[in-house]
Amino acid sequence: MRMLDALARKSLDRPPVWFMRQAGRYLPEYRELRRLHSFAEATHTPEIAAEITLQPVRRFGLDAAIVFSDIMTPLEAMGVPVEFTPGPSLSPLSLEDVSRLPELDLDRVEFVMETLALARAELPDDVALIGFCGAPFTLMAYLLEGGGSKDFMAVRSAAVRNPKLAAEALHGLARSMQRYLEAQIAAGADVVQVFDSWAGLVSERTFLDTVGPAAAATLEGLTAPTIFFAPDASHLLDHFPTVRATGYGVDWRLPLPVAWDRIGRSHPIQGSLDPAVLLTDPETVQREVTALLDTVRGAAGHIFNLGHGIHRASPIENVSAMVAAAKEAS
Ligand code: 1CP
Repeated sequence: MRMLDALARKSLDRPPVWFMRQAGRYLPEYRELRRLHSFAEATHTPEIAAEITLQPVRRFGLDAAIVFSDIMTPLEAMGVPVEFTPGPSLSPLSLEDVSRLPELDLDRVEFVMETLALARAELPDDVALIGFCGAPFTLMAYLLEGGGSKDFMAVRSAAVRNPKLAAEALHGLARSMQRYLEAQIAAGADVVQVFDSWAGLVSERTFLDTVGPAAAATLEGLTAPTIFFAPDASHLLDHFPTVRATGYGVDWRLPLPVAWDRIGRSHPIQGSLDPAVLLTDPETVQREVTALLDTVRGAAGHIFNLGHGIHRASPIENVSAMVAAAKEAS
């Protein structure tokens, strides 16, 4: 598998190609299915979720599929009901509440495992299946805020007020997510990715003291290669390896070689085209993809991806141009 070879830093004729949020609203066939089924129904029904997982791979010939689910989906199996409107929405919890959450009940996320098994059975042998979860800090950010936010002040202030309880709460989430990822591997995931979408909000010290160690605990002992992704975290890149993932996902803010030098060239890297490039035109997309690949041409351990999730307004012809240009990179 090209994806596993890149994570093992083998020399390849071209990097593996996939992109975050590749199963989603920019795809007409996804919107078609979502007209018939709510997001909750689509994620909870293995046949539908597996179909959505496969859609972008069929259309673009990608080297990896990512299971269709959400970082907030497993929290229901810890007793926290979450609605999607379309972002996650829930009754905000206190830090005490989070520290007292029960461990994830794996029987209640069996639908995710069935989705993985169905998708794995349909995928070509050389296409990797990616399982995922939210990192403890990012999950806690949504749990304390009750939904999306620009600055997630609730989690940041709670962590300052009571660092010991915050660390405890984060480690509880880490334990559950570690088991959740291992179950995904057992169900067919070839690689797992941890999304720490809001880790970039914290200081270097808080990352080293609490946020990073909680992400590390999530990955500890897993039996498949792992990727840790945190966008808008240029100030933390030197410390990414403290998470002890196999590879690291970065956004577009720094040139890819600069980010790679900061993380360390011995670690595989994933990224990092600006999703805004996909709102231009096929010629511009091709030029930008080629320019990006020229900066790391031939380096073992690069996985082509966007620097964050694809924007829902991205025209299909631009996405096709991106994949074609990335695959021509031999
Ligand atoms: O209306 C719809 O169709 C729902 C939109 C949607 C989709 C397609 C949501 C709600 N989640 C998803 C799927 C999803 N979410 C996937 C699988 C699809 C794929 O990648 O191909 C994944 C990996 C996620 C992960 C996710 N959810 C993250 C981490 C990645 C990132 O973008 O930083 C985060 C932060 C979420 C929360 C979330 N779920 C949905 C939305 C709109 C959001 C963002 C909310 C916010 O903070 O404002």
